Amino acid sequence: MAKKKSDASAKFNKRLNKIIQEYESLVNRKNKRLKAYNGIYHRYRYPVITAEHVPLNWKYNLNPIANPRLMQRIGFNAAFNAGAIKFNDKYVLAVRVEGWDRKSFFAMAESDNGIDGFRFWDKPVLLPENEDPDINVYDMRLTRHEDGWIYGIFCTERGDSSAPPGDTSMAVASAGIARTRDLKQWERLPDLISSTGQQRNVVLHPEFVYGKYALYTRPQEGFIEVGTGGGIGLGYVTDMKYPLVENEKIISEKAYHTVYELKNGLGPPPIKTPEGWLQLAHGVRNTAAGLRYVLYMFMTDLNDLSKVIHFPGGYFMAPQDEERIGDVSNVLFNNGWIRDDDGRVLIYYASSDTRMHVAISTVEQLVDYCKNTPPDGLSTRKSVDTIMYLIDRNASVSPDQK
Ligand code: M1P
Repeated sequence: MAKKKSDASAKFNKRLNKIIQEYESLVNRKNKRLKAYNGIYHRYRYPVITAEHVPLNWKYNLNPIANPRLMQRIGFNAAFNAGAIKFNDKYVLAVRVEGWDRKSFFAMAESDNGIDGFRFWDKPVLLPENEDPDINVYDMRLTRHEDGWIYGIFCTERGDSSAPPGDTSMAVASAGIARTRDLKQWERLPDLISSTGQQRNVVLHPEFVYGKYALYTRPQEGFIEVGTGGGIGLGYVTDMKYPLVENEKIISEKAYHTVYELKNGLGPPPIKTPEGWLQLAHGVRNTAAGLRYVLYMFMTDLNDLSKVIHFPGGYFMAPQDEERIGDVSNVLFNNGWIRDDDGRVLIYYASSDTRMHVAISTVEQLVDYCKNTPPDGLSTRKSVDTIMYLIDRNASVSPDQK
């Protein structure tokens, strides 16, 4: 009997040590910059956060008596669509962690250098609910606002009470709002009050505009389909404790035969530069294989946020290699970037609703990209004209300049 017991405990310990070792080698793995480079940003070899980064004590009951086989009791499907912020000199991601049960929640993960070594904090975020409890929450955008708070704006999803009997998938998306000073204790505010339909991909601008909070929105008629709505909107809120969005105006529309033909939505809060606000967004189009999500950029005017001043054509980043495959394949999504003190921009993007990656650029490169990438001429002929123009200009470059 005693022998049986000690065999079981040896087995348990062996398996536990193996799991711990595998976990530590994943978390401590050094990331590598990929050689392929388009002059705009560098991608990195390994994802920075995956479901496998979720701490072991969130998954296993580590008591050998209660769980002698060391079976996983709680499972995680994906870790993606993270908000990002530099906080106390650490690179912190507000990760959307999705369980085997399909529910998402937020959990903070931090790294010393922003490219590897990300570890989740001890516990997930315990997000307060308001009177109408969330069924699912996801895609938090973190904004350090000039009012002194850090705001997290996210999608809160609830079943649609007007759904016909038997329709178990109709849902309503709204923008949930919470704020914090330490990323640990969160104050929940009422959801965004909008008269333009459902809302997802809502982002708070970091500065007051004429004394008001400015919010980027994405009105949509249905839960998935934006219908006649859509486009990236900009509206204003006077009091975040009663967040009624007013004067909403579309600043980046969806458009036929572009990478944002079906819908689009802003990514992270914009980055201020002397030449305007850098904006990163996702665009969606339909294909025979389903929806394809890519990232695109534009710049808005420093004094008039609704004015797009530079609009490079096409996508900035699209899924490539392993990024193409995952829970929802052919998707890149971004809702967090960090402008570092040295001018670098760490772009945290998720692939295929499964994992998080980093790409690195600089403010200067991104401004150059936005100003000097030709706009989408919206026809094949215009695209070819643009290529011809470049070829002609290159022909006049003297050999020693080449
Ligand atoms: O599955 C791709 C993305 O779909 C939604 O984004 P959007 O509202 O723009 O279509 C979101 O559910 C997002 O989380 C998800 O990554």
